[in-house]
Amino acid sequence: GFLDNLLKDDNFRDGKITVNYIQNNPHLFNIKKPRNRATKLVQYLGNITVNGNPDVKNSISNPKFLKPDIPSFDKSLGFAKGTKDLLTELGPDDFAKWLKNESKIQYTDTTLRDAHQSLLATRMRTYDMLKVTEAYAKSFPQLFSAEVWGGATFDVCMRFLKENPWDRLRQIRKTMPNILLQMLLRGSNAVGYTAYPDNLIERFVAEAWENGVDIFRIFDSQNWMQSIAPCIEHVRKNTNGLAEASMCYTGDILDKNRSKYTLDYYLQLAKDIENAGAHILAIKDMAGLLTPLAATELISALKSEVSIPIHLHTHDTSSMQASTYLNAVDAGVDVIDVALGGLSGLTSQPNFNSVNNVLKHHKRANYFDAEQLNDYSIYWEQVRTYYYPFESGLKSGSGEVYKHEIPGGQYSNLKPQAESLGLADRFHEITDMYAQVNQLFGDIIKVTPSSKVVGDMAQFMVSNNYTIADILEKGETISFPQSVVSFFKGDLGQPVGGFPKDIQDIILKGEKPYTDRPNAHLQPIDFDKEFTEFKSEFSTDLDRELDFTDFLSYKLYPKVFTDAYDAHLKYGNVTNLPTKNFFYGMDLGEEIVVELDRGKTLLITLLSISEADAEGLVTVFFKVNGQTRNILVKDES
Ligand code: 3PY
Ligand code: ZN
Repeated sequence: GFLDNLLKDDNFRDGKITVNYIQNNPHLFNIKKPRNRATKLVQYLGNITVNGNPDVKNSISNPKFLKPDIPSFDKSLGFAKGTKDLLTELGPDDFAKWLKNESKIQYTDTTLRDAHQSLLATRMRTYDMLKVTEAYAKSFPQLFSAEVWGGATFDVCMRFLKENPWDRLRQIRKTMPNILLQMLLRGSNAVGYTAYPDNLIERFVAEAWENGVDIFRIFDSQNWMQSIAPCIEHVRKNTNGLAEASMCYTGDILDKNRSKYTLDYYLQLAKDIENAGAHILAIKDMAGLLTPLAATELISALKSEVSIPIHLHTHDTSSMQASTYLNAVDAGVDVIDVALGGLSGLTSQPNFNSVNNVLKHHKRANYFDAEQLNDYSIYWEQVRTYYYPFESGLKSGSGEVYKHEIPGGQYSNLKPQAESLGLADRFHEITDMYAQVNQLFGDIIKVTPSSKVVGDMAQFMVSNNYTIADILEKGETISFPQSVVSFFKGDLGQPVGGFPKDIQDIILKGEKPYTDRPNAHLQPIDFDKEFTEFKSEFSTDLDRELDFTDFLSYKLYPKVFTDAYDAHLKYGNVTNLPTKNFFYGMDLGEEIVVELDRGKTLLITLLSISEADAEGLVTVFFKVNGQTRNILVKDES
């Protein structure tokens, strides 16, 4: 009741209360029904123990988990001044000037976003992140930024991890207050796969800033300025953060036989991005195609043609991309993206620990204590063992990437997808077809969501044994995957040089494509009206009030949000469960500690599991803080 609320109130706990505090804070009187969170949690644990987590396929019987060693640090130590403080002090425009004039190499750590998106299907839980974020921010205040949000994390948080993505952001913000936090924003697709109304994207940007994002890395899957420019505008207008607009890099500027994505093409795009008001220019090399020699050429040219700082992102699929960084650093790139060792390499970013060592004696060195940095690499290496069902199975770098140009994040996903379609042993046929489809579609830029279009088409063709000639000759009689039709209609914007007309006609079968912005076809959202409706529709028994960020989650992913909400009603907040138990349930006799709230913990032991009764119900016996609790679980096996 009231006293509980008061004791949990942050200001009250921090002693920041004034005479009228209670009177002015009616939320203290929001007295809800007893929540019985412990019962819900053991219901979750019982269910996962008996039936398994539906997200975990191919689990093995004796997995080897390594207990994560959390690097020690002095908790009483404050946060030293970092880039976030500098941004607050200077404001975005002067901050960008500072960055441009700073000669030291700057590092962005992608461990908490792209690294696990590209190696572990985005499944990293907030629980494992928060164990180290504060220590990391205290140990390395010279980090330029941490990429922690956006891309696929938003969707996966709710869909598979039953987490609130906004809560992840707020908690990381709180534990890393001195360092810039960065997100990936997919232009007119925000954090989804289709276009959203402009005013929804604008509010999303504003709320992302309010909740902790400082750098918005904006891209469009066709490098289309008409999708990039409005997002730069949203950031400039609604935040004091940094608009970092990207050029997605594809092809090879050194190959004189390829005339589409040339050095001149990128230079012009970079100027357009600068003129649209971006604070920082990103080169987003999502497939890891920027060779070391091309990097020298591209970065040198950009350095003389644009005056905003340059941030380079790549994926190490080929296993050559650390050399690209060395050349880029020599050519004057301002920031490079790296991942902590244990979650680096292959389809992820190059290895932070190694790059740091290799550049130790460079004239632009920005050296991080290698011993300490290594402790974090080890932590992630150990944590990673809990996520083995989500590993892609890739064992070595692939020189084939220069041919198929598949983005890192997609490459590691394509294998399990191929398996689920029964095409596991035809994986290289799929990657080969991917390259052919790309040419058929006019050599497009392949990155979320256009990469999915090419991937869907390639899998569709391989599973139906179609060749390119089949599509051209009898395409009128074939019905194509929805994503392919939608792409040719214009739903993802306009590709460089337009659509090839012949294949567009074959795929659209008379349906009329459009050439303006996809968002222009969408009704703006009436926020007042719809937010009110939302609150009355989702009002039951949650252990907290739904807020505007929940509403945004709902608008971006209605079904995924609704399912996550239902799961929350049934099981409560499962984010504080240890990762082992979240994915695999509990072993008999296992005892775990789960923190419910600040300072409130549950000690849970799994005592025994009965045989299923005639209705298939199993009784699971737990001990929770010394008291026995039995719950019933339907055995689904
Ligand atoms: C995303 O959009 O999630 C990406 O990481 C694209 O590279
Ligand atoms: Zn990436």
